[in-house]
Amino acid sequence: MDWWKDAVIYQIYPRSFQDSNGDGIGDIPGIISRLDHLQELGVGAIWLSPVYRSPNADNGYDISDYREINPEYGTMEDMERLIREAGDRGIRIIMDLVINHTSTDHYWFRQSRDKNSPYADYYYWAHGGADGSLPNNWTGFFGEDCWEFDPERCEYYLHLFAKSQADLNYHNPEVLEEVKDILRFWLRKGVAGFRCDVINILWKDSLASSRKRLALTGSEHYLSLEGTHKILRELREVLDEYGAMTVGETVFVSPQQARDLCGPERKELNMVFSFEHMECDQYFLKWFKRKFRPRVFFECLTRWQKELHWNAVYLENHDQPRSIPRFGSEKYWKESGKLLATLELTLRGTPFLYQGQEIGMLNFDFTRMRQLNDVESKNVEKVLRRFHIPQKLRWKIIKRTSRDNARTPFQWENGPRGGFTDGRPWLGVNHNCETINLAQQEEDPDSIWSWYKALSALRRETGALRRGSFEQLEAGNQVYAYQRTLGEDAYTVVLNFSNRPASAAHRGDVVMSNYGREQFDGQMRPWEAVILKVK
Ligand code: ISL
Ligand code: CA
Repeated sequence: MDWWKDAVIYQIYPRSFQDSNGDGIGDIPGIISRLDHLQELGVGAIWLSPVYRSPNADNGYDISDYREINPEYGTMEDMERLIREAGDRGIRIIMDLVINHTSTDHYWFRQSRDKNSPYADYYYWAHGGADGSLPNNWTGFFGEDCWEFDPERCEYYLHLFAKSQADLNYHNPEVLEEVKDILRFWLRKGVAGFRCDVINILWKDSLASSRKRLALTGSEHYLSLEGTHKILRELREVLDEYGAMTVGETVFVSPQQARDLCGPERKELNMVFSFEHMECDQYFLKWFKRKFRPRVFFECLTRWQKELHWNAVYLENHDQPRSIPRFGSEKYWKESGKLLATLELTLRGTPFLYQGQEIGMLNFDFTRMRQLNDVESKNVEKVLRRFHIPQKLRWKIIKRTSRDNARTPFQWENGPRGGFTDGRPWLGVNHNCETINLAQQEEDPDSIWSWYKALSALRRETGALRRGSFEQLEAGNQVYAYQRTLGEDAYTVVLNFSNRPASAAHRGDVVMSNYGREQFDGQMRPWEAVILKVK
């Protein structure tokens, strides 16, 4: 039951994982060739970022055919082989379900341009004002207007993300039927579930203008509305026929809203990716960074641990900069990398690791705008220009927050192409590949990779670390400590989030220590992490 509560799930960003044919683009045969790596890590499922046919305006999050594989990534046969070969290793496949929008290249959208077509109402179409104004004053997620004029239909269509990602209209019941068919198509192929992209914004209750806000004006018309809950319950019926799991990416949700989306009695989603802990180091929007204060982070983690019966736990994904420079310390790269691993794998919930996290990959060392690929970074650069933000500041903002920080190719081995490709990689390989790569860490029992493997094994063997309760013991300016308990079995985790030493009052037998300690007297070195067995 609930296999996903015992599993570690691993996210693959297919474009950057492993290229198999030298075109510089990661692909499905490449993933298959690396399944042993994931098995060694003790991964129970892979969440595959989109591999469907797509013109790649947003690297696959703009789908033009839900039933075809993007030829850059391989064929449907390759995909079926991946499901089979992963299955042989006890690894399930979770697909990325992007159903808030499709690419404007999708057949539905192309047909929708004709008002007399059966697809006419698949999207949100609206007239602008007589004065040439847009249909409403909403603003989109990528910092631009969210209406685009289509000369063929002579109307605007809504796009909350990039211009070529048109929002689907769920007021038309046929759209939901289409989605159910897509689910069945993949479930019949043997996928175990879906990660559901921006799933709490599906339902727009009206297209009325609203009070102007610093960002996302109009969002009260679509964030976590009852219409979305209703859609999710309908989808759940299809999913239940196959015993499938879902994890929803849910933007701007409180713990209460998250519970309403994934509480077991709700029959909607199984878990959500919430963002609050990712927002601890920013003011309102990610472009405005503030100093990371561990205490705020701990309090946030504890709140979510307490308020949800179960949830997804993550520190990285393809939209976020890497976690070590953000929540840890590059100076204490190895220590803080292991500490963050300990945190993620001992909190209550299903851990989602992102490719490269297991070897402590860092942010992209790019130096020029043209080294970037991400549509969001490019749009935001334009917006900042429009607001006359000086070049230096623009660069600082983009550099720190660009999603490409997490999208550089996986560093398998030393070398200019990192073992990722024999050709020219679609996005630069980080120059630190010489010192941060899997081959080297495999040789080293003290590496971040070895630590992840050991932690994952410990979690697998230890019921208390998987299903046990969570109790916070301490959340100070630098030390976070908590206990996980199942029956008689209890473990204390103590983490020092600082370049400075600390002392802690917790005691027990050392199970794991990132300083190789055998005994723990409460004196903690920088970025020290210990797991203690409570006597
Ligand atoms: O990345 C973000 C901020 O930088 C988020 O606002 C992000 O756009 C939001 O979490 C939605 O993300 C998902 O949908 C997007 C896609 O670009 C992201 O990669 C995906 O994870 C549109 O499909
Ligand atoms: Ca390739």
